[in-house]
Amino acid sequence: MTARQGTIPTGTPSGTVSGGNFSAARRLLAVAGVVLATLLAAAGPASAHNTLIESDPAEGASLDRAPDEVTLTFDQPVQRGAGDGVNQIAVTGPDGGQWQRGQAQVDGTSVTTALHPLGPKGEYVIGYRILSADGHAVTDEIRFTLTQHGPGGDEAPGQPADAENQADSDTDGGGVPVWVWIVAAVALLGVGVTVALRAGSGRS
Ligand SMILES: [Cu+2]
Repeated sequence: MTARQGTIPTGTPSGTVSGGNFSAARRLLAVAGVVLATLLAAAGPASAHNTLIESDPAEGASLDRAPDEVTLTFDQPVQRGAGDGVNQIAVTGPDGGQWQRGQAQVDGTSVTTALHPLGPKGEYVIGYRILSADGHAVTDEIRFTLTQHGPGGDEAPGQPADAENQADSDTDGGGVPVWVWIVAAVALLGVGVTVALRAGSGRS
């Protein structure tokens, strides 16, 4: 202590302490910046919605034999969510009726639904709503055409009313979005830096 004061004639002890704490706060800020950058880099890929990369039947396919199920494959895992109906696939026929059978099943990046034996030829719309890896719901549709009458009857086993009932029971599923964690981390770091700066100014 005394030796140090001797080497810096114009400096005061309090000035030295204050300077030390200031650089400590700057170091903390730098660390906070690195942590933030790392968090954002890690969150980047996960914060994008799931994208449909493959389907069976394929988008725009013309089929002379009726498929007995529909499988949609995404670029990221589909969340199962809580309870039935979180992930839905509805297959609407040319008559407007519903041809899907039972609940859609999630298997990793794929969602599958069984079909009643399709009947009328014409365009079928596969509407889907799935829970993305990032916690958001993704909704879209693809189409295929049945060029020959299928083994089923002309009338869809499920009527359009079923689809409306399903839509009413919409839930957003569980899962905390990644951005919530980022905001929480930034808030915590902000508190830490503020406390460090106050501690520094309080001692000078
Ligand atoms: Cu999203």
